[in-house]
Amino acid sequence: MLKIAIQAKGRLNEQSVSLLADSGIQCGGGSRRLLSMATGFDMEILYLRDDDIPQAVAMGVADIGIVGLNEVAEKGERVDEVMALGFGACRISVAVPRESGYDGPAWLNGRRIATSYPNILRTWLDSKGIDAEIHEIAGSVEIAPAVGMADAIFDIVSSGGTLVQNGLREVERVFDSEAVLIATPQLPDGKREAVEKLRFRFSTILAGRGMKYLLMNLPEGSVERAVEILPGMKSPTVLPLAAEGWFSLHAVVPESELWDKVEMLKEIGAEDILVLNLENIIR
Ligand code: PRT
Ligand code: ZN
Repeated sequence: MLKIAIQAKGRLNEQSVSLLADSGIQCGGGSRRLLSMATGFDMEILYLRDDDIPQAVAMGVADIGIVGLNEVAEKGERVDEVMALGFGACRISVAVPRESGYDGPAWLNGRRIATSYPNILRTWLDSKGIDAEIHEIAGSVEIAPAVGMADAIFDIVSSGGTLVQNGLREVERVFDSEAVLIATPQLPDGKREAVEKLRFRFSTILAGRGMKYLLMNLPEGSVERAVEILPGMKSPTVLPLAAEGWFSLHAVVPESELWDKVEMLKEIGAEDILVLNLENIIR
């Protein structure tokens, strides 16, 4: 039976559980247990700290796992990256005290950098030919400069709020990350099929996320212009209405473009515009 490792608690737990749920897979037991049986898919769920997921997957303790790409890169374990999952986006950046005279990577020569990602940092420093001292610390990296432990930090940034609160500024964006599905490289054939099924379900869910389904009525003279506004997946569906000279137009649009498109469509005479949530796009 397929075994998936997900984060037991933390930033990726909830979205991992909900991606599985949207794919028709309930996690059952909950994160207080180490292991639970899924329903809706023949699979066991292993709840781990995110730091342990790459190794668990590399060793085959779990066949697959959901974890940040940052952890995969840091741990350097041999795993296959199956797909990016579109959540948990962040970056690992170098940040320095706001008033420091940072003027480029060479400024870091001979300085102390605090981080929980020594391997990614070492690779980057080497690529720039910089000789800095790496101080590995497990948490609260952002306070290291203020307490005199470091001259700079190398840490995860998402909104940037934590840096601002601690008087730091981001100066080098080194590594972009998001949650990924990883798999053990020596998956047996039977399990490969199950992983493929799961990958298909996940990509279907991800394709539908952030998309809306639009329906509207349009006078005949506006159809051509509406098709330009709404390219759709191939092109929008245009159907004649029973009322002479009117058409119904259906299209899928990214949520981020929804209101701009709706305003343009209203301007060209669209009426009765319906905006529907889209569950899945199966290609
Ligand atoms: O207990 P366990 O070891 O499993 O969890 P953890 O505490 O090590 O990790 P957790 O739950 O904090 O993060 C899990 C994963 O979420 C990370 O490995 C990243 O892949 C991803 N992720 C996405 C983030 C963030 N965004 C994030 N903002 N991980 C951490 N942060 C922290 C960051 O360390 C910093 O302290 O949030 C702060 C910065 O956030 P902003 O928004 O102020 O910039
Ligand atoms: Zn962790």
